[in-house]
Order: sequence, then structure tokens, then C-alpha cells
Amino acid sequence: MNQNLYALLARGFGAPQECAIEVPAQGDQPALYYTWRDVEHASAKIANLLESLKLRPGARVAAHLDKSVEALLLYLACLRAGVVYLPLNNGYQAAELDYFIGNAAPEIVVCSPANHEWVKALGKKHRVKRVYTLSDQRTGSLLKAAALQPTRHKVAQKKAADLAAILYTSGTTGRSKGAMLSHGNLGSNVTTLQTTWRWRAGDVLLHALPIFHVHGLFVASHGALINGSKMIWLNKFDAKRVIEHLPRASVMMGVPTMYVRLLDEPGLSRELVRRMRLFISGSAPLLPDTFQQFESRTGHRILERYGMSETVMLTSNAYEGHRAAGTVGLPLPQVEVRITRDDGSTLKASDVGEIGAIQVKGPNVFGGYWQMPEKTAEEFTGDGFFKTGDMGKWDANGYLSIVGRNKDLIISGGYNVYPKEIESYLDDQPEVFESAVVGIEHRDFGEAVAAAVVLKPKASITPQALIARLKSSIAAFKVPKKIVILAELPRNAMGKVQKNLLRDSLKA
Ligand code: MLC
Ligand code: AMP
Repeated sequence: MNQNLYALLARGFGAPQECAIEVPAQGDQPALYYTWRDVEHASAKIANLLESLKLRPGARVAAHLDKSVEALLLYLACLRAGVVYLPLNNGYQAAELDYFIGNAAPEIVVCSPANHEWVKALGKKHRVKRVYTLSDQRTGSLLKAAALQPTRHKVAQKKAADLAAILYTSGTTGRSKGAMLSHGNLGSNVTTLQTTWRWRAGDVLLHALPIFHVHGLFVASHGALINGSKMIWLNKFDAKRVIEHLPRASVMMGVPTMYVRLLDEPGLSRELVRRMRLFISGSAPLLPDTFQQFESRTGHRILERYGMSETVMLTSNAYEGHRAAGTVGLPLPQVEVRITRDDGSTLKASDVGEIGAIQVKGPNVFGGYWQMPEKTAEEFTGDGFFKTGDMGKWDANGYLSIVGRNKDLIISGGYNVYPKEIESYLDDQPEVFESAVVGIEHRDFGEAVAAAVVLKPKASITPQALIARLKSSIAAFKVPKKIVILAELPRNAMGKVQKNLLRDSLKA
């Protein structure tokens, strides 16, 4: 049987003339309605275009795009045509894209028209075959070229182990690693979640997440597609617009920052969410306080789950049973989760409360990092478990809590930032002698990036000027929200920077 993920998703599509995706009206823009037939036909046209380009087997198509339904159709087209999809955060700037394009060597890059000049230059540098454009207003060279293609397309034959997508995740060394996800990895997860979260006829998903990450693309979009559920599609999260459309929705997924922002809206009430059956949170820890406030305002206990780019979803709080604040719930069916001690032994269910390293195994777990066999080998145990880098503990009900990370990672509003990468950008500034980057508590983003910087003798620059410089070269979510200039970094007797002390002083 063809294991192509598109074939699996398409089995769930609704009737051809039914609405699959609604983009609500905004300002002077009228509402747009895409039927299931539109989804099939438009993705077929793009798939036919990709096939006409005679790409090599295993070719990658990189997308650096503002969120739009057409960007989702491009993803579906890549699945259909059997080429590997490589989504990139639309906040990335030239230095960041240079690395991804150089590392993944895509044959096709699709970018927004506003970035075409500099992306085209990168394309030339890295010998990309074609650079197409696609805007969030349904314009650009990709759609023009695809318009001439037929609306019928035969879905490419794929095996479960064949690569479907590469998702870059930040790396401890400062260099991102491309997690290779197969049609089988994604397919197993989407069917598991369909039953675990009880997707049903008549569900309407309010989609307000970005679609260049696991959460918005593989969890939210896949869930609605395979269930034939309509999506109300917002190109950007805006708490007021979410409030406006919640009365027509039954499912919403978000990062904790989105729930914090919804709680700031006076309009959030039980009456507003009367049609909702499920709010899901993930990508970052949901504070028990947010969970409780949301329950008292809406009557809904947010279902928190845990996942990663390398593994898609791993655990989930119960749909019908208990949803425990501060936990990420039970391992999903087919997913093995274990917690290990430093000596390598595994915690038993009775070792309640003891903290160790979380390791996972299952059909959802990726095959390895793109062209990094040593790194891949390091991250898997001899018996095939993937080391998540998260620290956790079990409770008496077998629910997992994430209590920290043994990877030096900051999660800000659901986006991952590795301090090492930001330190290297700071250290590249001519005035800077050295720097240290830490995560500090932030009401809106949960954690925020903050930095301490030591200047070279006689050099002078303000924190504001450093922030402005970084903003012009890297994605805004990575730029420290706060920088302090110190005479020296606090170090221990071994010379190691004491990040705990720094965190305390930056918080103050
Ligand atoms: C935006 N900014 C951020 C930020 N998002 N800074 C830090 N952290 C973030 N997450 C910057 C903006 O560029 C802007 O900078 C300033 O902060 C204020 O922006 P804003 O307008 O308030 O932010 P907004 O655009 O509304 O974005 C906030 C957000 C967004 C929460 C909607 O961050 C978001 O969509 N997060 C979801 C990320 C996600 O999908 N993660 C899933 C990863 S998958 P300036 O300089 O312009 O002022 C994964 C696996 C799993 O982790 O388990 O799911
Ligand atoms: P990413 O590399 O972007 O896929 O991020 C994956 C990381 O996000 C995980 O390793 C966790 O550290 C974190 N994460 C995801 N979901 C949760 C959650 N519900 N609670 C706490 N951390 C989470």
C-alpha cells in the first residue's frame, strides 16, 4: 500500500464541495473559502509543477513564507510529489537562511516577494535550481507557474521510511540540526492523535499557529485534514481575532503565550466558548496558574501535551480522564517513554517524584539529523531510545511532568533559542569581548532571552544599540529583550560562567 502521508490525509477529506478552510474577512479583505476540491486541485497543480521540474530523488523544497493557505497547499503538494518539505521560520534573516540553504541544499526555494532579492542571491550562491515567490495575498511566481498545470495528479508512491520533511531545530553548539521525519513518522502520529483527542464529525479547528513548526503544521493542520474538519484560518495570532472566531470553533491549539494573551481579553467567557470541546497547549510549559485561570473563566481544563520536532507528539493529558496542571500526561499509544538515572538505570512506576532524563522510542521518532551521523549516534541509546534532553518525573497516576532540561535551551513563546547561537552573534560585534546568554522569566513569553556583555577595553556601545544591531541580522524572537553591560562575567573556580547568578541579576 502507498504509505505517502498525503494519501492517508486525503482519505479523511470532506465532500468536494464542502468548505475545508475559511479565511475570515479582515479590514477591506473579503473572506475566502476553500472547498475540499480546491485543496485537492490546487495542491495537484503545484505537485504537477514540481514534477515537471525533474528534481532529483530526495530533492528538498525550502519554504520561507508568511503564513497562508497557499503555503499549506505547497506543503501538501510536496507530499504528493514525493519531494522533501523544508519549512523555515519567516522571521529568519539572510545569515540564518544562508546556513539552512547551504546545509540542506534544496533544489527549490519559495520565499515571499518582499525577500526575493536577497533570497535569490542566496539561491545563486548555493546553486538552487529555482527560487519562486508566494505572498500571503495569493500572488507570486509559484502560483503563476502552477496555474497552467492540470488539476489531476497521481500521488507519488512512498514507503513509510521515506523522508517527508526536514525540520531544523536549534543545536547546543549554536548550529541548527535538521530532524529528518518520514511519511511513517508523521502518519503514525496523526492517526494516534485523531483517536486520542476524539476528533469527530463537525469539528471546526481555529488555526492561529505558525505553520513552519511541528505544532501548527503536523499537529493542528494534520488533525483537521485527516478528520475532514473545517479550519478557520488566521494568518497571525491576534487575541482579539481569536475571541471573535471562537464562538464558531470546537478545537484550538496554542502555545502558553496564546492562552496568557486570551486571558487578558475581557471577552473571554464561558458563553464565548460554548461550542468549544477542546483547548490544547504545548511547545512550552503551561503554568498551573494559567491552567487554573483559564478553567475558572471558561470552564475548560486545557489539555497539555508534550512533543518535539524530532518526535512529533509524545504524551498527552487524558481526553476523558484527568487533566493535571503542570503535567504533560501519559505516553501516547505506541510511544515508549522512560526516565533514566545518571547511572543509566530506568525509573520504575513506583519511583514517583524522582527526577531523571526523558528518553523515547516509537514509530513517531525521527530517523536522524540531516548529514550529521555522529550527532545522531550521540542522541540515541544502544537500545534505540532518543535522548530528548528534557528532565522529568512520574506522578502516582503515571503522568509525566517536565521539570527542566539538560540542554542549555531557552523556550520563548514556544520558539527555541540556544544561548550559544546568540552569544556567537554578540561576540561577533567589534565592541564585545565576551557575552553570556540566559533565559529569564517573562510574563508574556514564559521565558525571554537576556544577555550580559563584557566590552573590549576602551570600547563603548549601549545595550539599545546592540539590540538594534542584532535585530537587523537575526530573527526578532532570538534578540535579547534585555542586555546588561558588566565589567566581567561571574565565573566559578573552574572558570565556568555561573549562569544561575547571571539569571538572578538579570531578573533584578
Ligand atoms: C514574537 N516576538 C518574540 C516572540 N514572538 N520574542 C520572543 N519570543 C517569541 N515567541 C517578538 C516580535 O518579533 C516582536 O519583536 C516582539 O517580540 C513582540 O511581538 P508580538 O507582536 O507581541 O508577537 P507576536 O507576533 O504576536 O508573536 C507571539 C506569538 C508567536 C506567541 C504569537 O511567538 C508564536 O506564534 N509562537 C508560537 C511558536 C510555535 O508555533 N512554536 C511551536 C514549535 S513546535 P519586535 O522587535 O518587532 O518588537 C514545538 C514542538 C511542540 O515546540 O511540542 O509543539
Ligand atoms: P522543538 O525543538 O521546537 O521541537 O521543541 C521541543 C521542546 O519543547 C521539548 O524538548 C521540550 O523541552 C519543549 N516542550 C514541548 N512541549 C512542552 C510542554 N508541554 N511542556 C514543557 N516543555 C515542552
